[in-house]
Amino acid sequence: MTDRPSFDAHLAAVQAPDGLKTVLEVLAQTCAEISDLVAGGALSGVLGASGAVNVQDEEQKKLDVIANDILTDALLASPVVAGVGSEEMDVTQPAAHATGEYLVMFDPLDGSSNIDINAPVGTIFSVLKGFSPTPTEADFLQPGRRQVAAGYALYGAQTMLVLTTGAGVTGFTLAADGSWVLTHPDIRIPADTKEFAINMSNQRHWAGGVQRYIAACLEGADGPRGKNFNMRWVAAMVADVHRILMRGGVFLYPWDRREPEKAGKLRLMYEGNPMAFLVEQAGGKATLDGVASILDVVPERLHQRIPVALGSANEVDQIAAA
Ligand code: AFP
Repeated sequence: MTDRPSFDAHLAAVQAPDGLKTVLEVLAQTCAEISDLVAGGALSGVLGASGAVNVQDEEQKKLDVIANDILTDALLASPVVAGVGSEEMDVTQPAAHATGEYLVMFDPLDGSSNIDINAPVGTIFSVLKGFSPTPTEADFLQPGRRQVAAGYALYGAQTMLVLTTGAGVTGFTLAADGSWVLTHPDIRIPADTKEFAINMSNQRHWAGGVQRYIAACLEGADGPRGKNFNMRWVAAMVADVHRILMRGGVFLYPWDRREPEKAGKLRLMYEGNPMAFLVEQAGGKATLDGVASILDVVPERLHQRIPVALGSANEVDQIAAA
């Protein structure tokens, strides 16, 4: 191994309140525990369905429930956390103590359909400052611009933790001894790309702008874009966004006509906002439609859905122009 800084050494040098650093330590520790369970797979007894559905009417996997419980218990036990909210819980949970300042929202296991096929999954989290040590759901409904930290753990070929506290984006890799090591000190998204990520099976349902944007990409060097594009889709936003942070690209989950009353598939508070904070901090754009920033959305509900178009800045501008 090299003399790369540890997570703790890096955190000690970050300009942030001690309470926020404690929240990040709890999240890092908990994600390392979840990584162990994911890596154990069938041997950890975590594969398969839990037999329940969540508030969004989606079938819960065992690992969704286990990861949710691990995160909830660890965060609510910390004296600096005032409350938590999760994709897997109908309502927010205040801490039993009344000393906490921070609100944490999370998608405990993003990409659940990948669990049983041994494909990448992750944990996404968003941290806000609370208004009260005994918060109600209304305290959580703050625009993403107010996040004080956000990040994700990706349980892939390597387990990585990617974080922002509003001063750039850093990445850590989980070492064999269970510690996080700083491996990606300053992650930047290239402004240009030839790669897009979208679930093409929904093409016939998209609105005109997205149809035109993707059609132009598919025409490649013979079309108006004058270059050939590549497509990737991992079916776990955490892995698709990670690829964009590593080498550029755009990711779209647009509004579509299947359920026109729903703004989109992805959830604002624990998917859109944290990923948007990371993407903007890495120099990319994170929008609803190519133009309006996700971070400026004023939330109305904990499980609110939004359309998403994010990634390499110049390519997001092409989505807006289509
Ligand atoms: P879960 O959070 O329920 O696991 O869903 C994953 C996800 O919201 C997001 O991570 C993926 O990008 C998207 O769903 C995949 O959706 P498709 O089913 O359309 O591929």
